[in-house]
Amino acid sequence: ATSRIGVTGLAVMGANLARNIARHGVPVAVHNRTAERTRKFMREYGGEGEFTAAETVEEFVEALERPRRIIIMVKAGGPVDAVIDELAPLLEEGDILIDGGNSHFNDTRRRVERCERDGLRFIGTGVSGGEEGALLGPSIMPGGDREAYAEVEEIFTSIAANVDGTPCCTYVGPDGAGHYVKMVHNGIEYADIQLIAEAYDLLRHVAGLDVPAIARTFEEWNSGDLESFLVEITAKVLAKTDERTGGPLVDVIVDEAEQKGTGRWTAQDALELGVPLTGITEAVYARTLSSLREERGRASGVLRGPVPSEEKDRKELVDDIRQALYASKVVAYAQGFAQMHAASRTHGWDLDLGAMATIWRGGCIIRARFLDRIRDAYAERPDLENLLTVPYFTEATAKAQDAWRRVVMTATEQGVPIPAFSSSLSYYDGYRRERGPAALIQGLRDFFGAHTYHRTDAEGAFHTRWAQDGTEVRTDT
Ligand code: NBP
Repeated sequence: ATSRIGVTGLAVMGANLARNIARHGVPVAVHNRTAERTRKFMREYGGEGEFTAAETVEEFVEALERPRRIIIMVKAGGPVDAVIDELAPLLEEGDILIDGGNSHFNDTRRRVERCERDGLRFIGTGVSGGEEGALLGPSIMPGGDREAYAEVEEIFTSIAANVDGTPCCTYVGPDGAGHYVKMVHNGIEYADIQLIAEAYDLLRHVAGLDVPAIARTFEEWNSGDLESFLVEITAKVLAKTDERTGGPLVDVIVDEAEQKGTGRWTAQDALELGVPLTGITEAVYARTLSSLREERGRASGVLRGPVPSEEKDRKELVDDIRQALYASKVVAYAQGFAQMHAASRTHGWDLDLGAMATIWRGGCIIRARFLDRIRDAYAERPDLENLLTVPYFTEATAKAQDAWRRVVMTATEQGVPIPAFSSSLSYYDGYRRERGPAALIQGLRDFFGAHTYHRTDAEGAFHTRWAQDGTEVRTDT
């Protein structure tokens, strides 16, 4: 046994993670269900570090120092269970299994329990940053057995991205907490991307900018509050000229957004928890609507839009869109963090949300200057309910709101869909309102279903006898 850690599953993510670990001087055992992939890995990268190639699981397990540390980097779902089933009988008490794929947090909770029963220790970890992150430094979100994490902490923090001397890796919490946080990270990524797409649509079809000008606009925006990996690469994607047509590449890409499911999981869980998560959920719906391409094609010949109005002041509109993008982004993050706050309470995870903002500053897709602000907010108020109520964000949204409202109005007038911009603004207006129209909802529910209501001026539950004499009765005594 000569390897300090093993990686099984050598598709892009596993291969790059194994290379990253080996480049840090750690001997790594590598394994893949189909042995040819392991051989190919060794042919291509075998010289990069101290690898032991294992063709069988038995050889793989043999190659590892105890307690064995095994990173599983296979397709999420059934394959993870299949790998655990195969490895478990060969392992010994205290050995550590680490699932680094995009597993659903409920699967991780189940696997933690299952491994505990077998005397094994389980870590479910989010790994963000795509293939490049895995190789050069991802953001790592490990959850599960805390003592087991201590045994891999040194390796994990050394291979993670690093911002200002702080590694983008920290223990997140028990059982499924790591995968949960990764799920919300991906959800926020959906919202961020959707907001950027809406801004692009507005710049193009309302402000009338051409694609190269929009690329330059995003490049400019990247030097301000919006500075982030996603805004940076938006400028690059828009600036790309298609080799075949000589026009912008974006104009020949089919407008159907695909998805692998983590955004949908985030929205589903928000519904379960009862957390308003409009930004991320609208982003999921927008991708779904985009995928109805043929239907849209038919509808475009039938459904009428508004008569286009005269051109607005372009320069002013461009800056309005920047501000609307920023304010909507604040809302999307506030919602995602509020969801983690609620999940932490529900599952007893005791999540340190400031630490999550800290480990997302590098390595991952949503890395942004903005996350420093979120980290500061939680440093000041660790039990913060909603980021919007922190002075920095309160000021930011207050300052942007006029522009934000103008953008939502203009887009609506012009018939350009902005589900994430407009739902974020509605959330903002709903959240800042002390008294809303839900009183009427309760009245209606009482009318048709005797569901009762509470009064603002008295304790207890009440029902009005709508169908009888119209008198009110207290129902909880
Ligand atoms: P894939 O998700 O494409 O999975 C391919 C790997 O799974 C191969 O090694 C394959 O082995 C193995 N595998 C399968 Br499929 N079924 C198996 C089974 N029943 N038993 C054992 N092994 C099995 O790989 P990936 O794109 O590298 O992603 C790995 C994980 O990382 C996923 O959960 C993914 O969601 C997550 N992730 C991916 C990214 C990204 O940018 N791609 C980013 C962040 C997280 P074989 O060679 O024998 O078929």
